[in-house]
Amino acid sequence: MKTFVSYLSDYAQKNNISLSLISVIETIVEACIEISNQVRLGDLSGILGEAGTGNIQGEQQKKLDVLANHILIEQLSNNKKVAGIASEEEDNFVCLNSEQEYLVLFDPLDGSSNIDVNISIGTIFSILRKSGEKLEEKHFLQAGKEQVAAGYVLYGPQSILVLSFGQEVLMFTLNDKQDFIPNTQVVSIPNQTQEFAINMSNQRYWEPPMQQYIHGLLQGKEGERQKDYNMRWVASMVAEVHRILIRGGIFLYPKDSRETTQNGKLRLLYEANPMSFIVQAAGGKASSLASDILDIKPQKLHQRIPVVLGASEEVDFVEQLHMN
Ligand code: P6P
Repeated sequence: MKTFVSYLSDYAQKNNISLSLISVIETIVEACIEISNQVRLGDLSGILGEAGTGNIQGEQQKKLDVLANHILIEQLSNNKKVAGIASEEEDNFVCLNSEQEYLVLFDPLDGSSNIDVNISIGTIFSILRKSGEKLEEKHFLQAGKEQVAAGYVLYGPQSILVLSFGQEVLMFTLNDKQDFIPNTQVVSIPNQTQEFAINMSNQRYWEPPMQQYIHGLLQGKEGERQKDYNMRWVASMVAEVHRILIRGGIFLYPKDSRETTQNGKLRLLYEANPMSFIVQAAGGKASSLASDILDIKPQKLHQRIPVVLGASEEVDFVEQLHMN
């Protein structure tokens, strides 16, 4: 039996987690191993570049976006526990086994602008439960705190699976036998940080409190924060969140004055919610600056939301600036 499968079944037994949920996670992980293999081949398999199609987000799809989406839907359609899926790359939800218990929501390949330049990308997934009735869109529109599990696979120098059922964060590394091996490190986000992640090129569009916050960081030791900060921006949320899980930090994608990002850029259901679930399980905080992200009742499948997540005291500081 594969190490990952035996580890997860032991974990399920110890933590009273349903074997149906474990089977859904195993299906997602199998799909991500297939995606990892395709990502690693890059130009050798002719899957780089544009697909020549667009998605409901108004974004040009990459060939790998379309392929990753197809792999996940095909694998999940074979799991009889999955009622349906919602994907960044699908206009509407896809019904699979309507009366079944689990819903899987995903961004099949987050950060796909990085694909052709060989920078880390990833698959983000969120799992919800539903009652036995016929599947409708309303079943997907649950607050993030209702998630029964969430995770991502980061396709970087290593392929790393991060998974949480809400209490702690589990981490696994894909070995050369296509098996995810449990990592030994404990995942915990420090309350304070000296590293922030934001796309500075959008600065002129931010609201004044966000301008004030970032200005304070850039002033360093001489400024009100009285310490120097470092900045990172990978333009791949999975990579930014992973860095924060490993060495701390704060990630910000605020709303701004542009029409397309007046509610932020990141999607609530399959980016912000799963990442917030993981960050909070690791002792961090995730806020839309109007509320905890996990408390937000979604109104639409592809709803966008401002995201500020990571070191809890730093997120508190940003929230405070926006309340004054
Ligand atoms: P920008 C990737 O497209 C993504 O959805 C996130 O992974 C990432 O954090 C963000 O958008 C990057 O956005 O505007 O910097 O390209």
